[in-house]
Amino acid sequence: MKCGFFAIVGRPNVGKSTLLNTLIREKVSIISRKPNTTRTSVLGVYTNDKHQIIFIDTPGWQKKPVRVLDRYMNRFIDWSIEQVDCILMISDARSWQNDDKLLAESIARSPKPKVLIINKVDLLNDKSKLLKYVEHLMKQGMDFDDYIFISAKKKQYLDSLNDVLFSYCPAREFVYSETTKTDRSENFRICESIREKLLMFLGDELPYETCVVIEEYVKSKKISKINAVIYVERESQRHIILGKKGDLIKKISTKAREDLELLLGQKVYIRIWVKVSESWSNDREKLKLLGLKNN
Ligand SMILES: Nc1nc2c(ncn2[C@@H]2O[C@H](COP(=O)(O)OP(=O)(O)OP(=O)(O)O)[C@@H](O)[C@H]2O)c(=O)[nH]1
Ligand SMILES: [Mg+2]
Repeated sequence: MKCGFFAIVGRPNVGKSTLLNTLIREKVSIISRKPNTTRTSVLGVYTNDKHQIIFIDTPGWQKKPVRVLDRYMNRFIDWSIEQVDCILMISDARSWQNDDKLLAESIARSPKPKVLIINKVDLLNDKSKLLKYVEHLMKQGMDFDDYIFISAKKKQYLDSLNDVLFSYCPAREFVYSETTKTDRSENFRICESIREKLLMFLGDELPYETCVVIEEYVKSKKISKINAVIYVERESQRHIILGKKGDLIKKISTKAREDLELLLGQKVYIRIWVKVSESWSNDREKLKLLGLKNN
């Protein structure tokens, strides 16, 4: 039996969480078009008859983290790299940026094997550019053990990726049961699903100043009742999220309810309040309570 731990790292928005969900065939990590969607490490497990692959999805690497929350997000990356057998760095096939180079140089200090997964190849019309991409990296002195091109969203070229992943799995007993997909609690997944709707419906800046907490979650045979709170940093933000006559929060609640019914497999009754908690993203104690601090 083979079982390996893999960290998924990369700059924001390159498709790390999409890849995790695709590989384990379940949505355990939220996705959005906006950068810095993932805020903490999220574990996902793939198991077949011979292999168990345990992935740790991480927040997008930030060169200059400003808030305490951003610094903690970068720390989840360092922590994840320490836990694993192999590091998977994800980049975007359309461009190799300076931040990719800086992150690659930073992980090069780890003695663990490193694979570069070049994602979003479906967006590239001229595939001959891929060879040039790797040549460019080599000229920059980048040193990966393997290079793989994929499309996580379109599920393309995943067989060669799986072969590489299996080859880096050490002989080890399975760590999780064969049915386990994640170690994250239902509460965490509910909060994340609601946060995903904030990223979906709000403008560019506001989602970064929000967080979601479940105040009450009662599950009976037929229905799950959820009371959730969205915290914002200022009163003016509360009004934006509520929308005119409460129409925006209604939209957010409806979409959240639909997705949560799929996740929980039963009817969901959800009420979402919006409250102000000043500077939560710079408050170490609040971040600890929210589970966004890694000790
Ligand atoms: N066309 C295309 N889009 C992709 C692919 N993979 C991911 N995306 C899109 O890229 C955007 C970002 O995807 P995420 O999976 O949230 O990216 P991430 O790296 O986890 O982002 P952070 O958590 O913010 O660091 C989403 O709109 C995805 O649908 C791909 O292979 N092809
Ligand atoms: Mg992500």
